[in-house]
Amino acid sequence: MTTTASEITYRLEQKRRVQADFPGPKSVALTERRKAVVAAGVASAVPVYVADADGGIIHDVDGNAFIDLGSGIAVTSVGASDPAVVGAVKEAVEHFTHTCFMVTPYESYVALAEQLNRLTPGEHEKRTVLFNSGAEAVENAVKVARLATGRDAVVAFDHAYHGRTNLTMALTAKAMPYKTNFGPFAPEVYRMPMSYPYREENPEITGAEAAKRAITMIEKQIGGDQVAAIIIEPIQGEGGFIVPAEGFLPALADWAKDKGIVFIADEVQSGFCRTGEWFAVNHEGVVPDIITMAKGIAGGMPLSAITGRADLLDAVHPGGLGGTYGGNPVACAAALAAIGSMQEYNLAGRARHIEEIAVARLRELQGQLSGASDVIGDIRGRGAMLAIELVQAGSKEPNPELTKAVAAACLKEGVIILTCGTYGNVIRLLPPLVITDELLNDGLDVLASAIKAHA
Ligand code: PLZ
Repeated sequence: MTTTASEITYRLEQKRRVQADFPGPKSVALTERRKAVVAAGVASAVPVYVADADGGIIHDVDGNAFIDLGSGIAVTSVGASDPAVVGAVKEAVEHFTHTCFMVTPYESYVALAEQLNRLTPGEHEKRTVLFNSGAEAVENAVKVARLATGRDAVVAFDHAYHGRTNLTMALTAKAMPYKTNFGPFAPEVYRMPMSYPYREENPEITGAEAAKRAITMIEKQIGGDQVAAIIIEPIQGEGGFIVPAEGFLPALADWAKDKGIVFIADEVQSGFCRTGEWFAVNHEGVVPDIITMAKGIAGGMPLSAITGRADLLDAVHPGGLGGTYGGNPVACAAALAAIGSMQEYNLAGRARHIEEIAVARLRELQGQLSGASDVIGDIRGRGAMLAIELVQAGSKEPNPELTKAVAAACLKEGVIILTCGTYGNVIRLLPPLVITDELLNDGLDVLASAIKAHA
C-alpha cells in the first residue's frame, strides 16, 4: 500500500523557483561574513543560506526555492518541519529543555527505548541507549562489544564510513577529506574487502563467496576468536551507496554468530524507512546483535541510539555508558513524533514508491545515452536511497569531474543533489520521503537534462 503525498499537508508551496542571480546577494553576504568567523575546515556543498524548509522544498534567504534531494544527508525523512515533530518539540521544550537522563530521568527516553526495541529486527530481549550523533552511537556499539566479548579487534570494510571521531575515523575507509593528517588513529581496526558488485574483478562472484573471501582474511589476519565486532553499513552510504550482493550480509552475520563476534549493523544512514523497510537489514532478514541509528530517527533533531541484545548491553556496569546530552528530552519527543509520522504516512511504502518512479526514470535515461555519452555505469540502491555511478564512456573508469559538473548544473536549476563515493563519482538521491511525485519528477527531469548536457 502506498500513501500518496496528497494525504500530507505542506506549509510551503511545493514548487521549484530559482532566480537568475544565483547565489543571491544575501547568501553572498553571509558567505563573506562566514569566511571571517567559521573555520575553513567546515565546507558547505551549497552556497546559499536557508530561510525555511518543508516537505521537499528548501527556501533560501534570497527567495529561491530548491528541490531537496538530499534531506540534509538522509535526516529529514519526514520533512524539515513535519507538523507532528514541530508540535512535539514545542510541547516538550515548554516543560524542560534538559535535566540529564543520568541525573533526573524522564519518560520520553524510556518510551523511545520501548519503540526502538520493538521496531528493530529480531524478537529477542533488547536494550537501548541514546546518544547525540551517529559517530557517538558507533563508538558506543564498539565499547559494548569489546566489554561483552573481552576481545579487542574490530573488523570494518572497504568503502566504509562510520564518522569523524578518532575511533570512527579509524573505521572509515576514505582518507580525504575524513582522515588525512588527523592521525594517529585508534588501534585494532582491520579492514576487509566489501562486496561491491559493480566493481568486482569477477562479476560472477556471489554474496556468499564475497563473504567467504572476507572471512578467510579475518581468520588468517586476526583469528575469529580475537574479534570483538564486525561493523558494516548494510548499504554503504558515503562510500557510494554500495548494495552488497545478495547473501553477503547473512553469511557474515551467521559466521559472526558462530564465532561469538558481535555483528553491528550501522544503520545511521539507511535506517528509518529510507530503504523501503524500517531498516536495510530487513531486506535480507538479517538480525544484528547491535544496530546503530541516527539521522532519520528524530526528524532533524540531534539524536542517536544503539539497540541490541539485552545480554550484551546489560553486561556493562552501571555508569559505564552515557553522556550529558544523550537522549535529550526535546530530541526524544521529536523522535517519537517522527516515528509516528513514518507509521501514519507509511513512509516505508513511500520510499518504495520513490524507488519505482526514480529507477524507471534513471534506466530510461541510461538507455538514451550511447557511445561517447554512455556515462551511467551503474544504477543501484533501495527505496529512497538510490545512486548512479558515473564513469568515462566505454569503461568503468570513475568520472568525478562529470559528477561535480552534474551536481553544480542541478543546483543552478534549483535542485539540491549530493555526491558520494570512494572515487567521488556517485550521484545520490536521498529525497525526504514526504516529497510529492510532481516535485520528485521535476527534480529527476533536471538531473536527466544535466547528465545529457554534460555527458
Ligand atoms: N555511520 C553510516 O552515514 C554519517 C556524514 C557526512 P554523524 N554520514 C554523513 C560528513 O561528511 O560528516 C554517518 C553514516 C554512517 C555514521 C555516521 C556518522 O554520523 O551523526 O555524522 O556523527
